[in-house]
Parts: sequence; structure tokens; C-alpha cells
Amino acid sequence: MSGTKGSSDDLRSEFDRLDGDKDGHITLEEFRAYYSKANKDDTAISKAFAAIDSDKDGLVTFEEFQRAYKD
Ligand SMILES: [Ca+2]
Ligand SMILES: [Ca+2]
Repeated sequence: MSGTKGSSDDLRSEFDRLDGDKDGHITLEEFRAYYSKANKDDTAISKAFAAIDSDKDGLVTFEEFQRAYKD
């Protein structure tokens, strides 16, 4: 069914999982809710979020998310 070449599709589904209310961007709250299930500590989560949120507006768009994974 889905091939291995669709890496942006994988990112898209990862993004959708993080975007709990499906409004098209990830807030720190959503990010935290997702990663706290994975037993990550809060400081690490906040740092990771800040690193992805390149324009520091407190929201991670799919574009920013994509950029973060390409680097
Ligand atoms: Ca959201
Ligand atoms: Ca942003």
C-alpha cells in the first residue's frame, strides 16, 4: 500500500498525531501532552519545542515541523 518513499506523508501523520485538536498547528501543550506519555521530562520537551518553533510564536506549523526534521 504505502511505499517507503513517502517520507513527507510519515511526517504528516506524525504531525497530525501531535496536533491533538487538528487546527493545523502544534502548541506546547499539545506537544507536551504527546511526549509526556513517552516519559520525556518537561524541560527536554520544552527545549525540543523551542528548537522546532523557529519563529518563536509558540506554535509549530507543519512547515516548521518539516524543517526541523530535515536538518
Ligand atoms: Ca493544535
Ligand atoms: Ca512557529
